[in-house]
Amino acid sequence: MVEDVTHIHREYGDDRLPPGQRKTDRFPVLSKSGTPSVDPDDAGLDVYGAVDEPLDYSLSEFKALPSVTQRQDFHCVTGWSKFDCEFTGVVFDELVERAGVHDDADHVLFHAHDGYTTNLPLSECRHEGVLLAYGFDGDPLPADHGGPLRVVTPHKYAYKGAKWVSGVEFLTDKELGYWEKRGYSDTANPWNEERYS
Ligand SMILES: Nc1nc2c(c(=O)[nH]1)N[C@H]1C(S)=C(S)[C@@H](COP(=O)(O)O)O[C@H]1N2
Ligand SMILES: [Mo]
Repeated sequence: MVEDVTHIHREYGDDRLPPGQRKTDRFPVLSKSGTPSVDPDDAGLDVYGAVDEPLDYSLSEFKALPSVTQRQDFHCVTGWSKFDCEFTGVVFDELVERAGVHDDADHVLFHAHDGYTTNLPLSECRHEGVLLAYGFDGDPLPADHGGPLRVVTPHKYAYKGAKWVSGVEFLTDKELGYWEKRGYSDTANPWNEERYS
């Protein structure tokens, strides 16, 4: 069953297409430094930091967790949006419950195999639509788009979703990620055009 979450824009604005964005039917690839090769033995997910139970999933263990398939939109800060992407994966909250995240952990830093990082408040990670995705349109997620495993954040510009994600770190104090340190907006709300800070 495909869950339609293309309605989430209504929390922020009437228009499904955020201001200043152009709709594309392509799915462009955007990466700071190309597609890293991810060793299959190292392709799982580490969950650590301010948690009771650090988790260390292999990719197959991760794919055995309860999963969802969602239809959602994708907004890149450079100005393109792709509607109706079907991502399959695990909802972020599943990790929060399994890891026993501490009450004072308000921030998350995502780590990726290409050295990329990106940060979000924990509350924004728990928003509807945030997935750790390994499937796209019924197929395994292509490597250029972050396969085997990436994060998607349809209520934020897509730089908040780490491709080739390797770790989810829970933090009591905020740390900025790769683009956030380089002048991209920390809040990244597409309907307010929070592109640069
Ligand atoms: N690990 C990693 N994740 C990343 C990036 C990156 O360079 N490295 N680029 C971000 C940016 S700016 C965007 S727009 C999306 C692009 O995803 P796509 O290539 O699947 O379109 O990935 C985001 N996640
Ligand atoms: Mo982007």
